[in-house]
Parts: sequence; C-alpha cells; structure tokens
Amino acid sequence: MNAKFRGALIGSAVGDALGAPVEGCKEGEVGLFPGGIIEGRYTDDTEMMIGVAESLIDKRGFDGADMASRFLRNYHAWRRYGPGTRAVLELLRAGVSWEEASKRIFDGAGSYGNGAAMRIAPIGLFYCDDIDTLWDMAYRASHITHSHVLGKEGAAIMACSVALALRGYREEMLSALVARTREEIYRDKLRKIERLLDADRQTVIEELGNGEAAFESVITAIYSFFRFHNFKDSVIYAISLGGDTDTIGSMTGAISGAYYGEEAIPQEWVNALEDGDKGKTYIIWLADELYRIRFKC
Ligand code: R7I
Ligand code: MG
Ligand code: MG
Repeated sequence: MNAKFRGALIGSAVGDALGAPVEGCKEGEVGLFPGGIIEGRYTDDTEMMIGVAESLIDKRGFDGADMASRFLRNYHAWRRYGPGTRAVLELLRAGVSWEEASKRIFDGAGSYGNGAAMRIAPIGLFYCDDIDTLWDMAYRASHITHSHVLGKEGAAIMACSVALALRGYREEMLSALVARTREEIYRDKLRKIERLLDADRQTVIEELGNGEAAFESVITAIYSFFRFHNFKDSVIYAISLGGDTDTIGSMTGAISGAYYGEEAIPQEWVNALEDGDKGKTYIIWLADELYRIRFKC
C-alpha cells in the first residue's frame, strides 16, 4: 500500500514532466515521443499537488485557508499556471478569502478548467476508505480555485479513480464512477470508455477530448489507464493524444501509479525527474507521510 501511495504521487509528477515539453501540440505533432523526459521539470500540476499533500499532512485533513496559503507559498509563475488559477491566486494574495476568491473569475461562473482535478490525487489517497467523504473533500479542495460545478465534479471523479485504483479495483471502477457522478457530460463520456478501447486517436479526441476543461481531459485520463495494462503504455498514450499533455499525462500517471505501485514506473523516468527543492525525494516523503497518517504507523 505504501508503494501505491508513492506510485500515485510520483506517477503524477512523472506524467506531468513527460507531457510538459509538448503541451499544446496537436496529436500528430507529438512525434517527439517516445523520447523520454527532456528536462524532467514538473509544472503547475505537480506544484499544486504538493500544496494539497502538504496541507493534508500538516492539518491531518482538509483545511481550506491552509491549503490556499500553501498554493501561494509554493507558486512559481514559470511553471505555467492557467490564467483563471493565476487570477484567483492574486485575489487570495490580496486578502480575499478562499471561500470567495474563486467565485469572482469568468464573469462569476467560476472555472471549469482541469486545474482542480490535476492536483487532487492526495485527496484520493487520504480519503480512500470513505468515498462519501472523499467526494465532499474533493469539492472543497477544488473550490479554492475552481468554483464551477464541472471543475469540481471532474476533480471528484479523478480523486475517486485514484482511491479505487489504490484499492485494486479496475473492472468495477467505471460502473462505480457512473453511479456516483450527477453531471451528465461526465456520465456520457464514462459510458463511452469501453466501446472506445480499440478506437483510433482522432476518434478518442473527438469523443472524450484532450483540452484544458475538466470535462475534456479527466475522462481521457481514465480512458488511457483502461486502454493498457501497464503504467508506461498508458502514460505514453495519454501524451500522444496532444493537447493538454502534461495534465492528461499527470492524471493518467496518478491513477496508474495508484493501481500498479511505484515499481511499475520506468526507472529512467524517475531518474530524470527533478530533485532539488520539493523534487522527487520530497514528493516521496509526502506520499510516505500520507500513508503513515492514514494507516497510523
Ligand atoms: O484550470 P486551470 O488551473 O488550468 C490548468 C491548465 C493545465 O493544463 C495546466 O497544466 C496549466 O497549463 O493550465 O486554469 P483556468 O484558467 O481556470 O482554466 C483553464 C482554461 O479553461 C481557461 O483558460 C479557459 O480557457 C477554460 N475555462 C473557461 N472558459 C470559459 N468559461 C475554464 N473555466 C471557464 C469558464 O467558466
Ligand atoms: Mg501544467
Ligand atoms: Mg496542462
């Protein structure tokens, strides 16, 4: 189980770093691939995931004000944050409360970007044994930056996928997710996964998406996990679809890492991942702490 906690967080960081150099490329342009990690640098996806984990560990559960302050402390603009999240972080820095800030962007609609889902894996680990609480906490952790229901629902589906993968569920995962989600766009796409398992890339992109909206990327990551039976092929496939490659790669890596465990992640990818301040050594420590707190050892 400890190896699966590590697998989820390191898998997520590795997927992010692998996808980052080709973020925004079209499907046919990701031809650089499979070239392995070019720089090994992670982006906003992992920087924010680290903030979620740190806060859960320090507060022994969800604390919105603390998690928001972690996002601010860890923020580096050069890790390429989404414009909505950047605007919310500026509001938070100016003193607006974490309950309020995310409601002020996109003309009051709030963001449905995948920025909440991309960082949510630690919530999936921490609340893995109680799906009702997990769903609720995923919504709250999302709200700090993403107040649109589709942004929150995508993050809850993602957290639930990580928890189910951790517990060894694969065949049962899709029906469990369909039974949980109340948003039709997610239910529709989840129901398409099984019949798309042999589809070509263009069809997958048209049916499931490869964009920055949560509903254009979360189900694509779950699909990438299902299409193969090992970590490496799933993550390479996720990135080969183009579009929001770091984020879809990262979410696929989180689910796959939770399912297969740390040993299943190619060693050369882990070797290339950055390891300075809050690099892979620190991410492994976060995974171990989450595990220790959860299983009281
Ligand atoms: O969700 P977010 O943090 O972005 C994450 C992405 C990932 O790919 C990261 O790797 C990083 O590159 O950025 O940032 P947001 O700006 O909140 O959402 C992402 C995009 O979704 C926005 O820039 C919009 O294009 C779109 N979007 C919306 N468009 C219209 N109305 C999100 N919410 C809305 C909306 O309500
Ligand atoms: Mg990113
Ligand atoms: Mg991205």
